[in-house]
Amino acid sequence: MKVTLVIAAVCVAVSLAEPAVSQGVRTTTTTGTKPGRFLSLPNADKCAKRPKEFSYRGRNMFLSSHVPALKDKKFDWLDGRNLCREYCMDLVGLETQEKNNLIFRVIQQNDVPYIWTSGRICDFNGCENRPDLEPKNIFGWFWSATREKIQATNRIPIGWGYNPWSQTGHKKRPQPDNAEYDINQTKEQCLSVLNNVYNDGIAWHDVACYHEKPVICEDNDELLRYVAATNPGIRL
Ligand SMILES: [Ca+2]
Repeated sequence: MKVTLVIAAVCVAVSLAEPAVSQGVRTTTTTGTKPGRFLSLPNADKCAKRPKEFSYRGRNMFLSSHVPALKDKKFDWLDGRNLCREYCMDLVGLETQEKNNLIFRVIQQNDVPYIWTSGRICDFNGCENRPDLEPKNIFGWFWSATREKIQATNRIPIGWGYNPWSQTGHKKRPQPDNAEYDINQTKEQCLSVLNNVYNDGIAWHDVACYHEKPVICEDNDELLRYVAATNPGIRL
């Protein structure tokens, strides 16, 4: 019974996320268009052998460029999520200042130019008729991995000592600025941490999801519970 419930929960989570997927990837990449992609389910064997480079509050994480097989690879946002999800992980969420500081340190100490996080703007089916998400560029952002809302983008988040969003970018305006839309009508729907790309230190930027970047994966409780429940005796 418990297993059935867990499977149902994962199926619901995947189906909830699908509109985000179809919206987020209807874009052209250097390798062409990639229509109709979906979220990947975890692979039990990969989950058991997932890279555990560092951890925060019991959740393992790794930087993709530190895994030999992934060293020189970059991923668009959805491929990044799916890489992580096969390991029972997802793109990292930066829910607190303490965790954000840890990830900023990893980026700084390893001279990483940029990474994807699980941050995304809620502008797909299921996000309409939600006054609490308006205006979207201020109140419409969330962490896809946990579906937790991101605080208002235009001020220092409650519990933080600084605003992690960059105060500059392509248009020399505070982020998120949806700047690429003015160039080629591609929305900046995904949240990347950029390392001093605009001479602005390490900071959050909204970026079009088709760009390819290394990723930081983080243990995902929901996927780990699902694989544990469906693979008795597995060591995760
Ligand atoms: Ca931007």
